[in-house]
Amino acid sequence: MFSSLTNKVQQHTYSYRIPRGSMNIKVVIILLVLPSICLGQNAPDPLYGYFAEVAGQDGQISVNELQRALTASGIIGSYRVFSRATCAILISVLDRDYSGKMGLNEFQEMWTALNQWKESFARFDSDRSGEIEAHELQSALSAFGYDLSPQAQGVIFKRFSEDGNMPFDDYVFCLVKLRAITDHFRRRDASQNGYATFKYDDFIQVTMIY
Ligand SMILES: [Ca+2]
Ligand SMILES: [Ca+2]
Repeated sequence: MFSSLTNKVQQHTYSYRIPRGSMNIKVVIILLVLPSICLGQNAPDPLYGYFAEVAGQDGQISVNELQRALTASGIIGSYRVFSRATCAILISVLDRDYSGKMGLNEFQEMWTALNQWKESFARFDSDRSGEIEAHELQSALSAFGYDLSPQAQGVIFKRFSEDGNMPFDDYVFCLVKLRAITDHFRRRDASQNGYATFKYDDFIQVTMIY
């Protein structure tokens, strides 16, 4: 009788399908499944099990933990370490509770966004090279509504690409940073005419945080 109430450990494999056939992220999750008689609730969201495994004892995901998890997920498409700078900016822009780390809700939000970015990455990688080239980035920026000169687009591509190519993690970094800085600008552009006034200190805070 007692043994029937003890925790059972079950191993599950969950597949997260990323559209356009780029890849499946297979995550092997060890879930502690408590008998429903003890918990009085349904089994947890599979993403929770993955989160708990990545986060470890403190229940929060640090930059290093996120980098290890995203590297292991293979989401870049080729074996490469996922960019630490991208992990840092993801934690920074999603850190709603200012903990400096990623909690479960923030992780869920990131997971959804990451899948959307993966979908858009596949859509704009028109030659299916697995990386974004300059003209593909131009299409992406226009599609996302950024009204930028060829010079500004060139600066962005140069900053976030390597040898003329932009892999997935740098694509995410580029779009997240551009979005964040644009949001800061728009909040100060009261008449929405493309001009804003910044105090020097404010400008430094906005641009140096990422
Ligand atoms: Ca947080
Ligand atoms: Ca390409």
